[in-house]
Amino acid sequence: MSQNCILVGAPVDSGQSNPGCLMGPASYRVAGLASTLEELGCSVSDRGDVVPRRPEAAISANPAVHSLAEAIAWTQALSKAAQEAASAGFPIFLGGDHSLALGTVAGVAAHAKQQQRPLFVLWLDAHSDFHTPMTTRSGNLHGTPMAYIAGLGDFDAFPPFPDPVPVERICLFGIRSVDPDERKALHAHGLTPVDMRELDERGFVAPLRGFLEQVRAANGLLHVSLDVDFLDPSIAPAVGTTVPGGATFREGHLVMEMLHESGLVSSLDLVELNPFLDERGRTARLMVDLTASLMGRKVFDRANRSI
Ligand code: 5AB
Ligand code: MN
Ligand code: MN
Ligand code: MN
Repeated sequence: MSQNCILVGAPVDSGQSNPGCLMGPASYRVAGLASTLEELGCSVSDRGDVVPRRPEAAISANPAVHSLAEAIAWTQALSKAAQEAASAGFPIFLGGDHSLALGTVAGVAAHAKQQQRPLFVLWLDAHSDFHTPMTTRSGNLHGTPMAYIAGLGDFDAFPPFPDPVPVERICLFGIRSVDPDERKALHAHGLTPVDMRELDERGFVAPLRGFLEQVRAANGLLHVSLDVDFLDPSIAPAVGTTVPGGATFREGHLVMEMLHESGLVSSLDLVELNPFLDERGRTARLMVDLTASLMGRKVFDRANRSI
């Protein structure tokens, strides 16, 4: 894993209806993300917050959808910033709601294509985010990025996704809230999430290890998108879309520690933190600590503990 971390702020708030995610990047900075990474031996450069151009008017064919023009402007700006950052080091995108992944993953996919390496995506989330702008009922575009990345059509005036990620290279992990139209689309595209039921039965290690083995065998790049609501709301309250029954503190860290040991992760989104809903910064601090585990913080170095 590259140790040259590039922080890219993405204060996106338009993909949902609960104002506050735009304070996310500031909250990670206040919680000491950069110094934490430096203590682990990483070099860190903070590129500040991306500023999208002024949105051009765009109206969705689905009247429920709001802020389409803003989402497209963010997608274009973040795609460019992400591609640049990915070619310079290990980008960490500080959200911002999950609609930012429409852009960050587009940029990372363009980078992977340039490198002629297959991109894999690990989606750590309570939700499958597999709506298109045509199927969403809430009209909140943070529920759509996974479908965009997988190359589903019906994306209104969005630029076409540069190099869609085939479903065999996508792992939806920790899922426990899927809308009926998403379930239909997941089924139609042959994408079966690793849902909480499966994790209850099999534990976290075996399913994650299986996916990482595929990434390794293909010499792939791996983008990880960490939605705060992957975690149980009792430990991570600062999110607008809480769903009970999420990953515990140790399960979250275990995933991150395994990802570090794999050496396969090439980029990371931290999304959906809403600092306005936080309790004395605990969710921001937990997200920083999880990132530290991903970048190599561990209690004890032990040989033979490998995935
Ligand atoms: B998140 C819901 N499926 O479409 C919708 O937090 C929730 O990025 C989407 O995972 C949650 O509004 C999007 C009900
Ligand atoms: Mn999400
Ligand atoms: Mn979610
Ligand atoms: Mn959410």
